[in-house]
Amino acid sequence: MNEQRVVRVSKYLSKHLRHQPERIGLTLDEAGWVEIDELLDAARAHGFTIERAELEQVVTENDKRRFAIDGSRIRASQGHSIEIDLDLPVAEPPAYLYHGTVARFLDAIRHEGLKPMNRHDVHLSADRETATRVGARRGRPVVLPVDSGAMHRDGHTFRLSANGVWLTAVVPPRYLRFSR
Ligand code: HQG
Repeated sequence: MNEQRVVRVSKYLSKHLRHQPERIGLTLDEAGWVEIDELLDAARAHGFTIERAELEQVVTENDKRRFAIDGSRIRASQGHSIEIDLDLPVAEPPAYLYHGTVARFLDAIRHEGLKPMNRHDVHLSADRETATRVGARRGRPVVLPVDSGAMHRDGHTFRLSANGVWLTAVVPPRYLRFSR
């Protein structure tokens, strides 16, 4: 399976496991899970055939472990726009987490803090390198340190996704460090 195919299958899975399951007639359960057989049948019926071995390869080799398999079921580990409850345990964050963004959003972020935008939660990274990659999807990356220790002390809840992404509802501006 070449890299291009892996990316294509991964994007197809993201689209239907995070955003638009109904597009291929799929219904996810309340925690985002669906039977793998149902997913493969639905994809095939809608003109995108994925072999089971391909699916397994994408799940295990995916650069960000975006998908999780549990027995006969699969789900996206984070990043949903549809209403689901991942049912992740609350976790104590490290003192600092990082958010990667781009300069054109900074004015809004300074005023409003970080908002989940189209997703369920604000996504934060445990290290600067990851946050830099996240920001670089949109242009020259700007990394904002988040005082997650203070947020935690002030009662904000954090959850850690199966693939190491820290999730929280919002980050008010006072917890962000702007270097300029
Ligand atoms: C920005 C990818 C204006 C925020 C990545 C970001 C990550 C604001 C964008 C995961 C704002 C939302 C998530 C405000 C936040 N005003 N802009 N108040 N607050 N923003 O894609 O964090 O490949 O929903 O800075 O690698 O970029 O999908 O979030 O630029 O892990 O697995 O609004 O998605 O993973 O964008 O990325 P996103 P994100 P996957």
